[in-house]
Amino acid sequence: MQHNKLTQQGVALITVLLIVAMATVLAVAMVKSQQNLLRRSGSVFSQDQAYLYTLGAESFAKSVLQDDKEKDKNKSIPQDALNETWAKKIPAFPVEGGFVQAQVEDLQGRFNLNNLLQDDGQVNVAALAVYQRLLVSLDISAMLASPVIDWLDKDNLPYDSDGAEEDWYLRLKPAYRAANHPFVSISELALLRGYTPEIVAKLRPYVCALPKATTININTAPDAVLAALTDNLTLNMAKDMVQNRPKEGYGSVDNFLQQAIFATLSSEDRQKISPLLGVTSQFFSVLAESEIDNRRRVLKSVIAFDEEANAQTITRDWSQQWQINQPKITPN
Ligand SMILES: [Ca+2]
Ligand SMILES: [Ca+2]
Repeated sequence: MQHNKLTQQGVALITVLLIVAMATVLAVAMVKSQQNLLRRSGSVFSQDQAYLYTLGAESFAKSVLQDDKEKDKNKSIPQDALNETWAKKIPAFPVEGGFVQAQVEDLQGRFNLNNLLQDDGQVNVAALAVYQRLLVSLDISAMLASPVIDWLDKDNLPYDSDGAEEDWYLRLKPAYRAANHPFVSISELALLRGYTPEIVAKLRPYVCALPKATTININTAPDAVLAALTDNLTLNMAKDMVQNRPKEGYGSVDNFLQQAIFATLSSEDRQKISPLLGVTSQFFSVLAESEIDNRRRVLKSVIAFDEEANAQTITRDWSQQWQINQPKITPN
């Protein structure tokens, strides 16, 4: 009887222990899921905050550009050059839990792929020569200019034996057609005949896809773009030209072409190249980035100015993985 009672007590104790253990497991699980929930909502909050800061950085950059355009209105010779406020590298701005920063780049310092085809549907031969030289100065075959023309032109006839129209692209897997339309983004280049990822990566810093024909701003163009302007310019000569470029920029295209380096340029070539060049810009890219509690948002926007100097954001790309190569402020 005594033995039986002890057994019963033992069973009861084990049951109690089991219940306690189970309650503990459940409690731990509940706390865990609570914590996860808190962590999740916390990170969503940081993500939202980073998103808003990034948009804020974009509008800050936009206002700096707008300010410059307002000042230009009162100048006899408006120009956009790298000594201006918008072009300055703004250090990361510390905010609670992280930082925010923005960097502006003049897109007209680059070669606009859409310049290859004029509004009348004809190839812009002078622009084509520039693009071919740009390819060569980047160690890329000049033959790769033809697929760009075919991508742009309305017809389905290859520009030459290096070109490619739908016949070419429909044979690929997956098959697709040539756009026969201006480039919306330079990432389209990756679809073109011969444009390997390596070639696209090489070209990326030097080309742009703007919604209308634009001039190349000689005050902001990098060496490879300047080297592409005429036949007799080497990349090294263009590097020197960038080094010695007046801080405030060239006042006019004529001033630029008066340099000794262009002395051998025939008047015919001078006439061909002049209309492709300019000293001001209407299209800028803004790279805005913010990080809050290790949640990072990167935004690449294109800001366009109209003739009245009104700014408009024409594209926003949140897919950028690229990060600004500047020292980061460590979050506190
Ligand atoms: Ca075509
Ligand atoms: Ca064609």
